[in-house]
Amino acid sequence: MEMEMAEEIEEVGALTDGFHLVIDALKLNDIKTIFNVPGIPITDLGRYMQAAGMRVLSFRHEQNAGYAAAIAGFLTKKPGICLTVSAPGFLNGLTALAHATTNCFPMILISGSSEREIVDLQQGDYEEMDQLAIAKPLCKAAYRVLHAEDIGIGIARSIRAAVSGRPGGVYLDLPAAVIGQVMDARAGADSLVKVVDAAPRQLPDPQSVARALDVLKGAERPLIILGKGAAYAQADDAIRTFVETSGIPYLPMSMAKGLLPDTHPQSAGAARSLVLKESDVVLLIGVRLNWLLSHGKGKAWGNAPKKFVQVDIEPTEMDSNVEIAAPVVGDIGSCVQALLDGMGKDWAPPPSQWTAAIKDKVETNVTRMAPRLQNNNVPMDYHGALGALRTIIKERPDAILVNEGANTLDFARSIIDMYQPRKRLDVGTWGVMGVGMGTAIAAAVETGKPVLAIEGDSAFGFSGMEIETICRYKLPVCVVVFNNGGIYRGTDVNPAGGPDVATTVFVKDARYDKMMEAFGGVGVHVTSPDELSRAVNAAMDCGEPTLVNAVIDEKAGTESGRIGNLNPQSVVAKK
Ligand code: OXT
Ligand code: ADP
Ligand code: MG
Repeated sequence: MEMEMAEEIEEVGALTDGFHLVIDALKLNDIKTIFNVPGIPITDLGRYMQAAGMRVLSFRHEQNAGYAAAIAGFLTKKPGICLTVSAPGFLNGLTALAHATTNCFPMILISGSSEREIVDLQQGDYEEMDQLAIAKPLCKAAYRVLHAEDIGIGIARSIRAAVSGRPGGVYLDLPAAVIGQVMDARAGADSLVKVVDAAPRQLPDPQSVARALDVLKGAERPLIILGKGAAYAQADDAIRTFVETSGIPYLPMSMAKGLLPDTHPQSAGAARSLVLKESDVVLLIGVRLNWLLSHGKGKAWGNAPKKFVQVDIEPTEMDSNVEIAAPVVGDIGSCVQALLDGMGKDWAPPPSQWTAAIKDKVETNVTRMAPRLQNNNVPMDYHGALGALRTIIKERPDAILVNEGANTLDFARSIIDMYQPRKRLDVGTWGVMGVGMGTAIAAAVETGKPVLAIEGDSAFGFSGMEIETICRYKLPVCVVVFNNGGIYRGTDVNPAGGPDVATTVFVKDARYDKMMEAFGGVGVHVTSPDELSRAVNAAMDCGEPTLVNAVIDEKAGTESGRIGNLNPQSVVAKK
C-alpha cells in the first residue's frame, strides 16, 4: 500500500519538457524521420530524437534538408519534417518550404527561434528574426507555440494543414524557451493529439461526375493529362483501370511518368505537340494549367476549340487559366473511381482515326530518336549518354530516377522511359536547381530503393556537398554528373574579352568524381556511353555511394534546354 502510494506520488511529480513533448507528439502521429541541420537551439532536440528511436538525418545545408523533407512528403503522403536553427538556418530552409507549397507537397519546417520578448522589441537577440511573419506568405499555414502544453496541438494542426485538401508546406515556430519549458508529465501526455483522418477523402458531387462523363462522351479527340497530383494520390490502380477502360490516350507530365508505363500503347508522351494541338476534350487529373502547359491556350494548343474537364482537390484551381467545362472537385482516388463507376457498359472508345494518328506520331518520333540513342560518340552527346542510362532504368524499373539541369533534364525526361509510379523525381513546378542531392537522399531513405541521380554540372553544384551526407549514411545513391563545363554549354566566351570567363562557364575538365573519393565513396571518370553504362551498373549492383563524372561534349547543349523561348531578348544589345 505504502509502495503503491509512493509510485503514485512519483508519477504525479514526474516532469516532461518541450523537447520530449515535440518527440512524443511526432511519434504519436507516426512521424519518425527528421531531416535537419543541428545548432542552437535544436541540437539537443536532434539528440533526444535519436535517443527516442527516430531517424535523424543531418545535412550540410538546410535547403537540402528541406528539399529532402518536401520529396519525402510527396513519396509518403505524410508531412516530411525539416528541423532547423533560427534566422539563417530558418531562411536556408525557407526556399524548400516555398518549393513544397508550390508543388503541393506536404512538409513541415520546424525552426527554433529566439526569445520573443527580445525579438518583438528588436533588441538584437542571438539570430533575431520574426520568423513567423516571414514564413507566412510562403507556405500554406504558419503557427507558433508559446507554451509547452500547446506543442501537441501545434504539431497536430501542422500535420493536418500539410496533408489535408491541397497539400503544402507548413511552418512551425518553436521558440527556444518553449523547447526548454518544463511541465507535469501527465498533463503533458494528455496535451498530445493524435490526428484522426488527417487527409479525409473528398467525394465528388455525383452531378459533377455525370457532367464530366457527358463532356467526355461528346469528344471526338479526347486526351487525358496526368500530373504529379495523380502520382501523389497513390490511386495507381484506379487511374490505370480508368485510362485503359476509357481507351483515351494520355499524356504524363514529368513526375507522372510511370503511373502507367511510358511504353503503354495509350501513351501520347512522344506525341505531345500533336495531342495538345488537336485534342477537343482534355481531362486533367492532378495537373494545373500553368506555364508547363502554356496556360491551356495559345499556339501550343492549336486552333481546335477545346473543352476541359478537371479533377482536382482544390476548388479554386478551376477556371484559373481557361474555362473548365466540367470541374470535378475531390480527391483523385474518389473522383477517378466515380468516373469509372459512371462510365457504364455503353462507353465507346475514342474514334480510331484519333488514336491511329497519335500512334503514328509516337512511332515517328520514337523511330527518329532510336538511332541517336545508340551512338557511342566521344565526347558523349546527351543522346548517347542518356541512351545508356535509359537501358539501365529499363532493366531496373524499381530504381528511383532523380533529375535536374537544363539540357540534362529535358533530354532525360523524353529519352528515359519510366515504368512504375513515383520513380521520377525532378525540379517540379519552379524548375529549381539544387533539389538533386536532398531528393536523392530522401528517396533512398524513404523507399530503400537504389537511386540514380542524373545531374547537370551546374545543377549538381547547388547541393553537391551533400555527397558527404550520402557517404556518411552509406546510401545506395549513384550520382551521374553530366559535365559539359557549364550552364547549358561550356563554350560561351566573355564578350568583352579580359580575364574573366563567360558567365555560364565553369572550370574546364573538372573532376567531380574526386569529390566523392574524398568522402570514401566510389568516384569514376567516364568519356563514352559504354564506360558510363559499366560504371552505373556496377554502382547499382553494389549499392555503394558513387559519383560518375560523365564528360559531355561542351557544344552539345542549347540555351535553357527546351525552354529557351522563355528568355527575354534585348533588341538593342548583342551578346
Ligand atoms: O511532340 P513533339 O514533336 O514536340 O516532341 C516532344 C515529345 O513528343 C517528344 N518525346 C519523345 N520522342 C521520342 N521518344 C520518346 N520517348 C519521347 N518522349 C517525348 O520529345 C519532345 C519533347 O518532349 P517533352 O519534353 O515532353 O515536351 P516539351 O515540349 O519540352 O514540354 C514542355 C515543358 C515545358 C513541359 C517541358 O519542357 C518541361 O517540363 N520543362 C521544364 C524545364 C525546366 O524546368 N528547366 C529547368 C530550369 S532552366 C533554368 O532556369 C536553369 N537555371 C537557372 C536557375 C534555376 N533554374 N534555379 C535556381 C535555383 N537558380 C538558377 C540554371 C542555373 S537551368 C540551370 C543549370 C543548367 O546547367 P546544367 O549544367 O545543370 O545543365 P546542362 O543544360 O545540361 O548544362
Ligand atoms: P504537374 O507539375 O505534374 O503538372 P501540378 O503540380 O501542376 O502537376 O498539379 C498538381 C495538382 O494536383 C494540384 O492542383 C493539386 O491541388 C492536385 N492534387 C494534389 N493531390 C491531390 C489529390 N490527392 N486529389 C486531388 N488533387 C490533388
Ligand atoms: Mg552543364
